[in-house]
This record gives sequence, structure tokens and C-alpha cells, in this order.
Amino acid sequence: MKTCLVTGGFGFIGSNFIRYILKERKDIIIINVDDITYAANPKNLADNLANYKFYKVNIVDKPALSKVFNDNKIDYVVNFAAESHVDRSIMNPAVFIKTNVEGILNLLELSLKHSVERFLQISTDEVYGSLGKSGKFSEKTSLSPRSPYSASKASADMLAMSFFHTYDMPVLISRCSNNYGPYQFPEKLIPLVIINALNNKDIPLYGDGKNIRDWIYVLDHVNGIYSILEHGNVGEVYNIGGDSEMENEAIIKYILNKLNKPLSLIKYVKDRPGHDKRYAMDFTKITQEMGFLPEYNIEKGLDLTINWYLNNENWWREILSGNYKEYYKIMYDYR
Ligand code: TDX
Repeated sequence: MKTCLVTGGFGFIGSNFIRYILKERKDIIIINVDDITYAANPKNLADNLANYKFYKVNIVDKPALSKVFNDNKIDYVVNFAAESHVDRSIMNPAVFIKTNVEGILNLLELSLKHSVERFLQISTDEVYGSLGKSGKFSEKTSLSPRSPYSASKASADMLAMSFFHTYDMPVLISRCSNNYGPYQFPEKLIPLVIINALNNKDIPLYGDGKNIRDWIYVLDHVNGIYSILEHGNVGEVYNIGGDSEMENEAIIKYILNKLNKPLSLIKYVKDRPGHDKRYAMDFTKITQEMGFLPEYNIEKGLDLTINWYLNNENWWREILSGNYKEYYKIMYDYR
């Protein structure tokens, strides 16, 4: 048996990853370290999972994290724990530096001390900055983050790589494009649009709505992460992409049409400051080295996602009744 410490395992991508691994591999024990901050939800994972242990610990709390490493022999670390919403980072950058930078430093130091076999940092395409109409980000593109969020993720990547070069630690980094799918917290575009549409509420579209993201269904992402964890070369970065570039406006129209809702729900609002124009991933490297290719095209992925939100109303209604209301007011009322 191998033991894999997953941080942020109650979050959107982390929970999808844990479900995937526990299904694929009966010889891996998962240790989920999560502080259950606002976007995490224990309901993202089933109760009574086999080969699974949970610690309510914030990665910024080094003594508590240290205890997890002392109590368990950890073989792999996969770090999902992060503050991840760009708009929140514009309002309150400090917590992004704490969690995303100080947090990973604690994890790296403890992983080094306890000689973990592989340390995988989950990063993002946003560290590369913003593209014009043409071109794609490759692993060789230099880092040029433009929001406090992406600056914190770029810092984390650089710290992680410094542990590879300085201490010979077996570090790997994956950088992925925009995820969507089941269990995504509704501050992000796609779940926000689905839920607002179901509630016949205005859909806030930033600027002219022509910004482009490359979208990937979360199960394709976790499949890519698993390949990198198993087969990636230490000290290297791997891009993961969905090969599905789309303008925000087009995504919203697609969802509204699927739900039989009027396009008049779309409300063009003030743009996000420093709004990155376009992201696109060149993921030839992971395809050539590991045979990775996304299995879900955007239509298939969106249809599955829309159905999931239709069938899991209790999950999102509970979120809407909590602090989310306050967040939504602050973020959108005067936009
Ligand atoms: O209400 C909205 N209206 C709108 O027009 C929201 C929430 C977003 N948008 C636009 C902004 C972006 O162009 O939609 C696009 C997607 O926005 P987000 O869902 O906030 O994602 P993005 O800013 O692209 O960042 C995401 O991808 C990279 C994730 O949030 C990051 O965590 C990930 O690293």
C-alpha cells in the first residue's frame, strides 16, 4: 500500500481526484487534509470511504500539519489546497499569499523532512498571463501572472521548483486550464450561470463577454493529474488542457438555451480589473509522454454538468443559503 496525502480534498477538483483514485487504485490510502474553508464541502465526498482518512487542518498551521506527517508514513503529496477565485483575490489578496504561498512552504518543508517519493503541485494556466488572438501557453512560456491570485500561484510554483533544484526533492507541477463539472462552488462562471438561470436571476457577464478560456471537464483534469503523478519526470512542468476554447458569452448562451431560459437574463456588467483576455494551452508534452487526451468535448461536458446541477439541487441550495448571499451582494450589487 502507498499513502497519498491530498490537501484540499473537500474542494471541487480535490474531491473529484479522491473519488477517482479510490476507484482506480485499491492499493492507495488517501489522507485528506482540509480546513473546510468557504469553498470546501464535506458533502463533496461520500461518508465511510474505504482507504481514506480525514484531518481538519489548515496547511498554514505547521504544527498541526507536522502531526499529520508524524502520524502517517506519506509516500505522495498532491497539493490542491488553495484560494482560487480571482475576484476574491482582487478584494482581499492577503489570504491568497498565506494559503497559496506560506501553505506550500510548510508542505514542502515537511515533505522534504519525511522524504516523500513524489510531490505534485496543482497549478494553473493563469501563471502564464494573458494571450492575444493567437498562440498558446507551453511549459516553456515564461511566467507573467497578472492578478494577486495568479501571482500567488506562480510564487508557489517557483518555491516548489526551488526545492527540486536546491534539495533534490522529487517535485512535479501540473498546470491546467479552466475546470468545470460536478461539485464546483458557484462563485465560478459555469455553476454561477447554471444556478442563476435556474433561479431566473440576472447573469453578470464581465466587459464585452468576449474573453476566452480553454475549458476542461474536471474528470479529464484528474485523469491528467493521475498520469503525471504516476509517470511524470521529477523537476518538470506538465500542461493539461481541454482543447475547448470558448468566449464567455458563447458559454452562457449555450447554457441558457439548454435550460430553455431567455438570453435577456444576460446582464453586461463592469469588467474585472486586469481581466485576462485569453487562455489557451499547448499540452503536446503530456500527450506525447503519457498519451493524455481530453475525453469530454465542451458540449458533452456542459450537458453532464448542467444535469448534475439539475439533479443535485440540495447541494447548491444549501450553499446559497449560507455566507454566499453576502459574497454575492458585495461582488455584484454595485457592479
Ligand atoms: O460572474 C462572472 N462573470 C464573468 O463574466 C464570473 C464569475 C466570471 N466571468 C468571466 C471572467 C472570466 O473571463 O468568466 C471567465 C471565467 O471566470 P472564473 O470562473 O472566475 O475563472 P477564471 O478567472 O478564468 O479563473 C479560473 O481558471 C483558472 C479559476 O477560477 C482559477 O482558479 C483557475 O486557476
